[in-house]
Amino acid sequence: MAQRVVIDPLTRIEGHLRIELETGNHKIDKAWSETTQFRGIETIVAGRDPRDAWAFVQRICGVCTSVHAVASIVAVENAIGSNPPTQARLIRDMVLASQNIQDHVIHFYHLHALDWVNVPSAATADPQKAVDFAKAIGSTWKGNTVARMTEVRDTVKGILDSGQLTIFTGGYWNHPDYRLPPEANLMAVAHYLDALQFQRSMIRIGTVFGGKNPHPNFLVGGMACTIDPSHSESINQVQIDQIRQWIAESAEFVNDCYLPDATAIMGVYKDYFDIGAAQPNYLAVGLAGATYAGDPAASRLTSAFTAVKPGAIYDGDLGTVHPFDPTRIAEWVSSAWYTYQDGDVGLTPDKGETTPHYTGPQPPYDWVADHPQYTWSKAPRYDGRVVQVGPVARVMLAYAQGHPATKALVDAATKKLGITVGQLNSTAGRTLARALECSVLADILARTTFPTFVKNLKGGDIDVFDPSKWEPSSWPASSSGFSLVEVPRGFLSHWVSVEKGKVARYQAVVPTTWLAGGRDAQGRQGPYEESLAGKGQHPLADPSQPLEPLRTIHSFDPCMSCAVHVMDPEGAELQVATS
Ligand code: NFE
Ligand code: MG
Repeated sequence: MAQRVVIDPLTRIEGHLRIELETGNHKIDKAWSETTQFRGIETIVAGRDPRDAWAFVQRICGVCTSVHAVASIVAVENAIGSNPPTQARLIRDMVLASQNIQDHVIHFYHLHALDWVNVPSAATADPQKAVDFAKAIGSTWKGNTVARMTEVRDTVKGILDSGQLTIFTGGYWNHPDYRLPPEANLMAVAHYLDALQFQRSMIRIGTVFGGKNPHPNFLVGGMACTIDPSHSESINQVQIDQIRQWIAESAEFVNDCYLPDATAIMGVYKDYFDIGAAQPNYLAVGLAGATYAGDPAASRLTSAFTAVKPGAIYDGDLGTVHPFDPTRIAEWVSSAWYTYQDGDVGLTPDKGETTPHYTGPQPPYDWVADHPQYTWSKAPRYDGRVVQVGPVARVMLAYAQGHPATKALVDAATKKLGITVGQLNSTAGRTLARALECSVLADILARTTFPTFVKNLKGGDIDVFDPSKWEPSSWPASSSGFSLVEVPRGFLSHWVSVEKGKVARYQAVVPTTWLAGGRDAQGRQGPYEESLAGKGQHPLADPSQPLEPLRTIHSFDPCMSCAVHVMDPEGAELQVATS
């Protein structure tokens, strides 16, 4: 007998997501991914100075802060022909890489780990055994001491005894599918707390170069900071030394703590490498942090994150990488509360429209998915296909191209776990892929990007701004441009048209939109939906405690505020669709 299950709101994500499921025999038969909050920015930048757009669109999201600002300035530079100097590009690379690493660490420990780690169980653990467990999984993290584990165990005990679980409230702690022994749970809770400290210091890199965080300052044509030592406000040696330290600490945390934890914990839940697969089509433009102004084929960029070429993989065939073609991106609104002038045709982002058309249901309702339109997310497609973006897509593309560091890490992890590379397309695989790419990223940051920046600085290269295209009088009367950026949740692109010095059209096609979007005109499910209902084998033991689908959806690291970014021209709220 089919049963309907609603998870609303799905928490430990950014924004509001509702998942509806039809289940029977403890398996998921059907799934709908519904973005229930209407907000956003695309249309409010129309008519504004394109040099200001970044400051508005950066506010799309406070989690992946910086990424929309960088995507915006690069799209505008592409449109007006601005050419930021090398040092400015390296600073952006450092900001993006540190943001990617920080975001992944937050995802694993603070947003996702509690789907696998039973916090109350940590109160019963033997601290010495927790240290032994850490050692056994190859964690060399400096926080693995008996004193620290004892302290954390006592903290957890104190929280439990108080009867108020605070940040751990609401977990399905009695669910029988929590499988870690108490000592592993204690180790993981200790690392959860350590990761809170880590992410705070890691993101300071953006603060040094951008003045503050979240939402550091950026600049069309370069960066808004100065590295000219003759200037009293210049970034100085003390700050450079701090950044070197934070980068070293990030490699330490990722390699000593995060990667061993992710590998070991996913190893305990190994069946999740066979659960949660989405469509085996992958799209990426490089390693995390890769940035292009306009068509990659015409780009002169030399960022270390572009070592992997943009491309797509279809049907899991890693033997063939299809060259990336930006004209193959289109967004559909079949299941979304928008209309297009010419009906439900897929629109390329340079012609994209954002016209909301809410057709209900009106609250109170209990089953949104009975309506053809059920979400505020558009449904992007590439080359007519449903594709996955994100860490797994990036890792697959890097692996297919033989990127040495990625290949070494993937081969080691898959061998250790006894899985195939193809099995990374799974709930556990998405979680592992984040840790793998973080290790690659931390290494590039420490060995290539930062040292190159410092070497250039020592050589007297203090130029961070291209003034030649600052004045609107230097721009063409009419132009358009776009940016392609690899951000934590996947491939992000911004598209801008500039007419007579003002923004005429602005579109953002965002990772979470690629992944969380609903059905298209052909009725094909989006990746979230496919991951839950595609094979008809996704477990759901107890509909009153839907832990298993939470694991799968959290493995994508949803960000609904990125996915839906629409608002009327006055900035007023048009509809409220929260339940
Ligand atoms: Ni709001 Fe974002 C990232 C962007 S969303 S978190 O990463 O762009 O998918
Ligand atoms: Mg958009």
